[in-house]
Amino acid sequence: MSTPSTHYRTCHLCEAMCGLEIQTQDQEVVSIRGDKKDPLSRGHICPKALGLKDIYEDPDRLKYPIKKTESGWQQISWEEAFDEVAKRLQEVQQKHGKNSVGVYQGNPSVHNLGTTLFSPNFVRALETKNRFSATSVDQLPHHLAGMYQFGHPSLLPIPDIDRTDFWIIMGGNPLVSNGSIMTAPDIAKRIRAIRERGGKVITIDPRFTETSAKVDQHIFVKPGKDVWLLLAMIREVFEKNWVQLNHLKELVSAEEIAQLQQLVEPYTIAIAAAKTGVPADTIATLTKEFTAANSAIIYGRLGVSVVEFGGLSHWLLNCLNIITGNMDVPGGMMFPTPAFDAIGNKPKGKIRFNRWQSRVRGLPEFGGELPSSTLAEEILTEGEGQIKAMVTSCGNPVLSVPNGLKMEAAFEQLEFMVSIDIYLNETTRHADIILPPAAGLEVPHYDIAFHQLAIRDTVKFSPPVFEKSEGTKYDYEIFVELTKRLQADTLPEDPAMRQKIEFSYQLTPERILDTGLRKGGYDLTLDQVKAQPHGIDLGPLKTRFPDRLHTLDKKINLLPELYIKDLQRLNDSPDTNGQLLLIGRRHLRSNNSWMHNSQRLVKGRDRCTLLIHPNDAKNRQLEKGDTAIVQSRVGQVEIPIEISDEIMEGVVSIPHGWGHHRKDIQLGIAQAHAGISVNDLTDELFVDELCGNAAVNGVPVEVFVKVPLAVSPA
Ligand SMILES: Nc1nc2c(c(=O)[nH]1)N[C@H]1C(S)=C(S)[C@@H](COP(=O)(O)OP(=O)(O)OC[C@H]3O[C@@H](n4cnc5c(=O)[nH]c(N)nc54)[C@H](O)[C@@H]3O)O[C@H]1N2
Ligand SMILES: Nc1nc2c(c(=O)[nH]1)N[C@H]1C(S)=C(S)[C@@H](COP(=O)(O)OP(=O)(O)OC[C@H]3O[C@@H](n4cnc5c(=O)[nH]c(N)nc54)[C@H](O)[C@@H]3O)O[C@H]1N2
Ligand code: SF4
Ligand SMILES: [Mo]
Repeated sequence: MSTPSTHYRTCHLCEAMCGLEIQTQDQEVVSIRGDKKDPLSRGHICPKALGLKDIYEDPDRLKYPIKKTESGWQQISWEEAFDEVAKRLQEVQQKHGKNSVGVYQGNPSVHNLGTTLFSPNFVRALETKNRFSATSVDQLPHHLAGMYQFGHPSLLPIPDIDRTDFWIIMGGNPLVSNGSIMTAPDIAKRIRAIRERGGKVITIDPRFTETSAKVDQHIFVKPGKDVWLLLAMIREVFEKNWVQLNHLKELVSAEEIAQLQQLVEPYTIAIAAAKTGVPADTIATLTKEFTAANSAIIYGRLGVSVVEFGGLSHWLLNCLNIITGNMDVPGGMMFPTPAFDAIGNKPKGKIRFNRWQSRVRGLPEFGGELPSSTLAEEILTEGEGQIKAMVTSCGNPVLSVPNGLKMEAAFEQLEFMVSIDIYLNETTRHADIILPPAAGLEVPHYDIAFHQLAIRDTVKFSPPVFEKSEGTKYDYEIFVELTKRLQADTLPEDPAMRQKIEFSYQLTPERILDTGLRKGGYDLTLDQVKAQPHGIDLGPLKTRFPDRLHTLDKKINLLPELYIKDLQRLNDSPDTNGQLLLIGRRHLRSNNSWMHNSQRLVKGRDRCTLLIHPNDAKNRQLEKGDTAIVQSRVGQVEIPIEISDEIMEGVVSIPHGWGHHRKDIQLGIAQAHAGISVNDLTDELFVDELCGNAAVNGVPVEVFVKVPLAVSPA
């Protein structure tokens, strides 16, 4: 007779790091609840947490390596798989050069301890400049501003929402996303708390979102135009003499402040009102209230990242918080002190940007990676340096990168492709070999990335709930085995160096964690952390400047040259008035492209719909229940419509991550709820030219009514 047992664990699905209490019996998950004793999430969970049970039990999940053959997919042994993958990658590189192997790493990489710690060595061993990731379809502008202004790409300001009096949310929908670049579980309660203590919360968004419904005020803004609003707000702060540096006085030079004032001089509220559709008096009042509050935050997320001027916007967001004295103070934007500190205290002042450019379109490198919007053409365009083989890990670029159809055509041309992934899906179906790691409840978990982005310092280790199934491998084992094989012929002669490399093959995630925790600021060991299964509270965020700054002069760089130059591009940009602009949308029971194989998460009404304003629908003879044809430069889709005035006139919205109609995938439930992929409409040529980040919001489209085929009389 087996006994039930209780496990405590952090959910790894999104950035919120909710504590879970999981009851199991034998190899079964009996229940998943919020862990009330978790110091960060305090019992909160969302419906996706139960999806962990579904992933664990999913019969479609791959459990052993498979290889594509003439007669379909066949199971092969891990040894055979590792040998063949290494051999094929090396053959391609011998024939076409190191850069002929491309790598794409997707979003779950940062939610996955083994991949976070062990994929970098593998990628380094490939010695390719053709590295891509979900970063350039997401938060790249945040990193760029962090690197240029604070000296490190991971020094991202985090809103101290538990102590703020005033919070502007620009292009984020944390009620649904559960927060991003802001680990903040139970956001609804936290927003309520701000309002209950007399504070104010405002959303700025082309859609009246689930978050908008819970705050004091919502302001509609035209997609891609927030940058004008930010410039005008900064101008207004100067105009009204509201600059207030407080403790940042020593860190920002007076000349830079004066220069910023000059730079923003042309960007009046009247211009901003015309560009953004936000009334002039609303902009004036917003700026006044923001500046007058005891503490305030202006926070921007995906809606101001994956847009044409995302780079400029994130620089200006930082500037606005800085000149109003809201950077690095309680209630403003702050910098966490994680127990495992991947940033460290040794400033290197390194700028890792634009050191090289992509071959075909000349887009800038960032942090050793090229923009994913250029991946397909790097495969399809012949010539020296063309990508001939791909490695994908934790990623589904066919559904998540602009112009998915082109991505598929590109993958079909490759000489070899390997995917490290738990599913046979829209991307991995193009691979020759798929290597599936043990995942989810079967692996130990620790959030290296998200403690760095959390609104409160805490620490927690999650032991696996179940042993990995017999025959499966941990992701870190996969990376070590591949790295070993790639390096086998090139190990250095020098015994000491050789030993160092061979030692790295013996490491485990837990050993690295333990070393990191001991080095961190709290003097902890992994055993001490493990002894507290609900996690340890390390307190509210602390003021960290100038210590935490990684600039060599320990000052904030208010005005990096690249942004000043980019203002010219903004000035020259044409107006988009009269065009219908496409934006995205997320849903609580969905997680990018890969959780639609859970029945409990996809059930209910169709969520892959086109949201359209009543006037725009009327102008196109679209009525409730109709299917629309949506067209962009790159493609066309058919999609059911939802008419609603929650979306601004002139804007339409389609969620991403759907499009599971593609053939030969193994995702039974997702296939039955296929939807269409919005990235068959988004344009790989539409990027933020400053940094190459994809612009998936603000894409010009045309919408028509689909005329039903006339039924011919019998
Ligand atoms: N139009 C539009 N496009 C977007 C966005 C948008 O808002 N609109 N959002 C963008 C954003 S923010 C992001 S982050 C990207 C995401 O883009 P991607 O990261 O490319 O896509 P995901 O859907 O997260 O795919 C995750 C993949 O990892 C696999 N996986 C899950 N768990 C594991 C694991 O433990 N190990 C391994 N090896 N694999 C695993 C899944 O099966 C899936 O194949 O999409 C971007 N694309
Ligand atoms: N349930 C769920 N949670 C998730 C995910 C998921 O897929 N599902 N994905 C996770 C990932 S990878 C990420 S990166 C985060 C994203 O986290 P968020 O950024 O909070 O999530 P989004 O829903 O993409 O919010 C973007 C908002 O920007 C708005 N917007 C679009 N264009 C513009 C614009 O031009 N200006 C302004 N001001 N607003 C605009 C959209 O209407 C939307 O409300 O969510 C994470 N959490
Ligand atoms: S909010 Fe995110 S971390 Fe929390 S339970 Fe839901 S998916 Fe998991
Ligand atoms: Mo993301």
